[in-house]
Amino acid sequence: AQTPVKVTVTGAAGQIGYALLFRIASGQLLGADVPVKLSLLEIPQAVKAAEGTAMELDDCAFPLLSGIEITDDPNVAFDGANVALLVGAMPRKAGMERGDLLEANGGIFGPQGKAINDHAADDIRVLVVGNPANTNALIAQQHAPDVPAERFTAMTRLDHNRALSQLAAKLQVPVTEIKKMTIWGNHSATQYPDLFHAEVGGKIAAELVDEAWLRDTFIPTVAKRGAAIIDARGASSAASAANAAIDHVFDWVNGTEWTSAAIPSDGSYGVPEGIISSFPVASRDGKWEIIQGLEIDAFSRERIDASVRELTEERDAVRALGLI
Ligand code: NAX
Repeated sequence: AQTPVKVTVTGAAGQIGYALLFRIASGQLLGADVPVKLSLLEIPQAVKAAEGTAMELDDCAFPLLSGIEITDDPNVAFDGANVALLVGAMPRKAGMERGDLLEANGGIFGPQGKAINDHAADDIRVLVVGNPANTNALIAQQHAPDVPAERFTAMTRLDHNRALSQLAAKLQVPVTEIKKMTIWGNHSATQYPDLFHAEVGGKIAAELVDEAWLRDTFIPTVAKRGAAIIDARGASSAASAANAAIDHVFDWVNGTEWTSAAIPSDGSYGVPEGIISSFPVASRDGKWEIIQGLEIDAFSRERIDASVRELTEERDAVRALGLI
């Protein structure tokens, strides 16, 4: 029998964790023939709640689930891990300054990066979901010098899926008709969902909608969708975020021709090398590759630059705080 893949999930007792763990255990993260072992990392106060979720996982009798471990120690949680989903993070509380938020998350993602460096399996792949996701991924990566930098990624797949769904609704086409969607930049309100390379039935999407809709409705609706969900649901996106995490890792491992992921920049498209920014990517042989050769017009350039500028400011801020 195949050796189970160890998947570590942090913030396992949270609402994304609750939507995510059952899908991993059912085989949707890696494939319907890949056995998995789950490791749940939580803070001490939430270990009991994680144990409750583990009881429910047991009660599903998932054929692919070969074991569950629950701990508050990152060194244990990441020991031998092949996939790490870093979901737990410090949320922004009322009155919290950005520096305080970055510092609190530095205290989480620095030690987790080090634990990954020291204990994870050689093929470790890391997806950061917890916000600010791109910069938390950078912090973790900087504490893991022995792990290839490109194994640290952050999630913009939810933004990507939101963009697909908004465009499909506008054009009244199935989402499967849309190809080459791209989210550029930061997973934040400055992100840039790009319709100038997206194609619908072989035509450029930007040419099928009017510019005012693209600029004043599409871009802000995608970028502010998280806030709209909170407003409607009274809680932030959870099942859709879990779904996007599943999509990201599945495609990373199994391959795709085109999607969006925040990965360390190699300098492509004028994005400073090293920052973890969203790009149009393909996945081949288990590695993300930035899709090259796209022409970027002035409209797109301005928006990509603005989001990338926010990322370099976040990097400079965590550097100034001594977090990287
Ligand atoms: P919850 O507050 O429901 O759960 C977070 C869990 O993380 C809690 O159980 C908490 O005890 C745990 N935790 C905190 N610090 C930890 C640590 N040091 N080690 C292990 N566990 C720790 O939040 P949830 O709704 O699940 O969201 C989790 C994160 O995802 C948030 O940062 C949120 O902002 C972010 N999101 C990111 C998205 C993306 O597209 N990248 C979209 C959805 C979501 O907003």
